[in-house]
Amino acid sequence: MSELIGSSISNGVAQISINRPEALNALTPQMLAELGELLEAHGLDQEVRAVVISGQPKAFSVGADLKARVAEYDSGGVADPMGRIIRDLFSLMAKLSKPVIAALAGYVLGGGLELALACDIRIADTTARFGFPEANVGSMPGAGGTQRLTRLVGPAVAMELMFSCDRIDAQEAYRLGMVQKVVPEGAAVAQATELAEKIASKAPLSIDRIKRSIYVAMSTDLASGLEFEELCHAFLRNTKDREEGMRAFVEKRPPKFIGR
Ligand code: CO8
Repeated sequence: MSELIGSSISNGVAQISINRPEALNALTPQMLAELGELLEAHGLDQEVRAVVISGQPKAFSVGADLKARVAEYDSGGVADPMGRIIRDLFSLMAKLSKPVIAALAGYVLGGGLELALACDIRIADTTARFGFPEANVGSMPGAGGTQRLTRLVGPAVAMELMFSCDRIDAQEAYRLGMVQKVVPEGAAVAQATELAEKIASKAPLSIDRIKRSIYVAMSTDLASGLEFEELCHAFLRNTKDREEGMRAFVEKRPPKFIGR
């Protein structure tokens, strides 16, 4: 693992940080691959119940490393080496049985915004600035941005942002529903961690089945979604944690969840 992606675990929460401030956290294929490896490991780690991804005070991330991409063209490359890595990473995030929370500050642009949109929940501080500048450089949001932003804010707002390449501030992103919460400057990681720790205290299989059901809700009709929800609920009824949760309630004590 390089120094560009940091990681630590505490109180059931894995912290992943993007550490490339000199390039405003521009992302290389190597960094994205490392993010994927870490998430994969956190997915398997019973100790980890939620993940927080953060950047630097000046930038969560400005997206793809444009300088490295110029070099790709210079070397005759046309296929996008980031494409598969990003698709794999973002579908891993959606399938991860644990919530992934983005703690956002500074620039959240292009692929950096697409990374934030691939997280389950977004918390921004007042310095966060959001935008899709891809059309400035002859590109387009190609890492799920057109699909995920449209689902969050609707087609007209998504088109206006992507056509104009304008940047919006955290309050506007909140008003549009792109972030759940705006917190004072420098407080995004603490707030995201507080929420992650709260989630970490809940029954892990409940969190997993809720996350799965909500992702299904975004991609299917109501009847199929309700059927999926019913199956998830039936599954939970047979878990040790549900029995423990009910008993703890009756015995007026905090539950001890084991994820089974
Ligand atoms: N890539 C590489 N380096 C960058 C990038 C970038 N995207 N953005 C900034 N930097 C570097 C600058 O070159 C500069 O380095 P240096 O000091 O060595 O010249 C350093 O970061 C600081 O940047 P600035 O001096 O420009 O700082 P400012 O505060 O003046 O401006 C901006 C900050 C507004 C963020 C400006 O740098 C900018 O416009 N950057 C480009 C942002 C951008 O266009 N991002 C979108 C990239 S495309 C993308 O993300 C699509 C990914 C999808 C992949 C799809 C696969 C399928």
